[in-house]
Amino acid sequence: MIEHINWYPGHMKKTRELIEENLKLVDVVIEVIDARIPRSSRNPIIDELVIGKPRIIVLNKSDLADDAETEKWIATFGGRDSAVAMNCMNGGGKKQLLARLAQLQEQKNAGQLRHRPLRMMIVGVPNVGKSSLINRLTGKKSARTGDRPGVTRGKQWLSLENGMQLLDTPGILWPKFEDPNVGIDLAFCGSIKDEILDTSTLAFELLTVLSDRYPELLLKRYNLEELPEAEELFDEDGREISPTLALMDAISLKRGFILPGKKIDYERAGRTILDEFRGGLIGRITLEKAGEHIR
Ligand SMILES: Nc1nc2c(ncn2[C@@H]2O[C@H](COP(=O)(O)OP(=O)(O)O)[C@@H](O)[C@H]2O)c(=O)[nH]1
Ligand SMILES: [Mg+2]
Repeated sequence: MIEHINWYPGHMKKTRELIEENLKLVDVVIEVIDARIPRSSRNPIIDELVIGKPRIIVLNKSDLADDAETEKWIATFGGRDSAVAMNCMNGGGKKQLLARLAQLQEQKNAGQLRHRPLRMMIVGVPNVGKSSLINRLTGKKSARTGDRPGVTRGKQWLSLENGMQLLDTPGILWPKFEDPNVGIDLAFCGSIKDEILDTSTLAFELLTVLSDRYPELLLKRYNLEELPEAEELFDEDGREISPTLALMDAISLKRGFILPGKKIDYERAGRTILDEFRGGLIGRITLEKAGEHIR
């Protein structure tokens, strides 16, 4: 289910309460983010909420992101004790995550007579792969273990193969939308419906970012010799056109996105570019770089 995204403070308050309530039940919080947009797919309140608890940041969808950038982000987040790259489509990174969880379980039980399984919860903004991670961790054999003594009624736990316990519903956080770039980056990655901008405008924005960051990937994907230069581009009526628009035109011509009357089908071009980016077909791309404020 895609959670609707109308952001208002009421959401934040309710989210906070729900997560605070669940936090009391767990030893560790797993925060899932999108490795392509590690900044925009985080929610600022989570830092405050988890103070005093171990937290592991999962940079999910790392199969779609730039490995070198993912490494930098892991370092930014405090290294391998605090962050792990994952691919929930094939289980990549699961071993590392489980190893870190095992360490935390050992710490929890150090000096204790009775061994207790580690309990954890998963949080994150919509579409980062929370449900996929739950499925990965629990596998096909996942079983609800039902209410347990001392646990708020109605809470359901899933057992991992190693006996650890996972709260079965993830905490859904809302991203911070005050910065318009956050909304745009989330839209690029399909984390919010394409309603903040129309498809061709969103693709236009994406092409602008990609021309700057990953020009060689664009050239390769769209079979182009070079990217249009910033100067001296004019349409047939002599009006100046931007290099990004010229690029969109070039891609459309290559792919035959032409309407009757030889007009460019920007809707189709936009949809294609967005789909190909989201599917990883343009290449492995990180839109937000570690150490930079926006991108
Ligand atoms: N390429 C890729 N896609 C993923 C990965 N994890 C999840 N997805 C896809 O991302 C979409 C959202 O995943 P989901 O688990 O429903 O996200 P949730 O909203 O956070 O629960 C689905 O289409 C998943 O198949 C991943 O590691 N790599
Ligand atoms: Mg889900």
